[in-house]
Amino acid sequence: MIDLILRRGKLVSFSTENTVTVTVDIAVKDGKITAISPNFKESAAQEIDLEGKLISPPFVESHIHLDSVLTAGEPRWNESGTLFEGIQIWGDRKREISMEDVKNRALTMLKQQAAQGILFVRTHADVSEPQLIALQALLELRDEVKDWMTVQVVAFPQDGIYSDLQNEMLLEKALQMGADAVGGIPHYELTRESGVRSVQKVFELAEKYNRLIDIHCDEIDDEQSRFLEVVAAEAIRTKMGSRVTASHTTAFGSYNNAYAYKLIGFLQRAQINFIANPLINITLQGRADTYPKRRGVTRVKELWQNGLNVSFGHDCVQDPWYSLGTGSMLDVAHMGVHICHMTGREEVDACYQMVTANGAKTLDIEDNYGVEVGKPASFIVLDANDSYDAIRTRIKPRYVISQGKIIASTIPAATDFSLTGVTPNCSFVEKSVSFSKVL
Ligand code: 17E
Ligand code: FE2
Repeated sequence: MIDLILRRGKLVSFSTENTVTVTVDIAVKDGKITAISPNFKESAAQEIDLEGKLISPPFVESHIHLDSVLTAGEPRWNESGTLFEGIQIWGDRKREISMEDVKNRALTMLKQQAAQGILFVRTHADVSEPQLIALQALLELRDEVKDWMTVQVVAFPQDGIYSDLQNEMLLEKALQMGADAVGGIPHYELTRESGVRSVQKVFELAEKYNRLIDIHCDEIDDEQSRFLEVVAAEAIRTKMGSRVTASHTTAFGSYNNAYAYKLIGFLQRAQINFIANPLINITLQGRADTYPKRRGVTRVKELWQNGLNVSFGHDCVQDPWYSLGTGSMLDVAHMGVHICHMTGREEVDACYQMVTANGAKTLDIEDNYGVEVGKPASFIVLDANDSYDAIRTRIKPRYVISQGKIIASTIPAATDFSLTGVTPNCSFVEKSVSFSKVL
């Protein structure tokens, strides 16, 4: 007996040159997709008529700091709005962290993300804290939520690998404890030379422990910040490109065109992945500018046009670096469309790919990702015509199916214009989200 059939869903195939749309039934058994067909004859224990709604692979959050989520204002607000004041505030807040504190906030966030159709999350865990509490908490949570959410943890040395004697040891210990990826922050090391050495150290550790790499790289407006070329050189040397990610790279938006042109060629040789965080970097960067003010984003359009893999991340939700946000990847894509000038028809679709399939490539989880027979039944249903429409409306998924179970459903807001009166006569029905017993 089949467990679940979703009937009359609209499936869009992005994998070919031409976008193809088909109306299909999807059958689910034992957590896997067992059939996708236009008119599936069998019946199931549970059946839902999707009435033509869009079926999409789930959103991938390729870059978030779950250890700091939901701490905005603690112990104080970021008044300068800069990355560096954010690091100081977090430095004070992290003296107070406990396992319970991190796990509670991160779990709240993961549920909020699941409700919004995210089923794969790469989180950074600050490992420049001597007890590695954030790391331990996120590693435990990774295992506890694995039946409905896939979490990857990056060991991220927020304060620099060489800024304090013990930080190098803590980073290696984090890998021994089971972090999935090694991080770095070369632009925040004390000198250019330490920055270069830190990138080399990250590659050395990744090779030693066979881990992925995700480096916070050149997250500054300084056009002299050129660690991306070092990451590219190491990726070319080690042939690790597809397992390497350069996050943020906002300085790339400030490099002169002659240098940027040369660099793009090196990046194509390196074949590394890129993550831009449009919501956060539009606010963190440009703070030292008068006018015109920079956008604080890497060259997303040029990277994409040159065939490099780019995804978008949210980066923060209500923390010292960004006090707003709900975790929605459609908010992220929406901001990306704006600040990267990706408003062309194909470009909007590309931005949807940047919060779905491209993120899956970066996380190296493609074997378990996508709406295909034989793959885990992990996908979402959106009341939207297509991906352009989804970004435009930023609608919450009607259903979120993870590993064969409907884990969240959202009843859309309904506006009532039927009341008569003098002033605007509408009332709003609150959105309601219900979680099944799985969570
Ligand atoms: N830490 C960092 O170095 N950069 C960021 N954007 C955040 C934390 C959120
Ligand atoms: Fe980040």
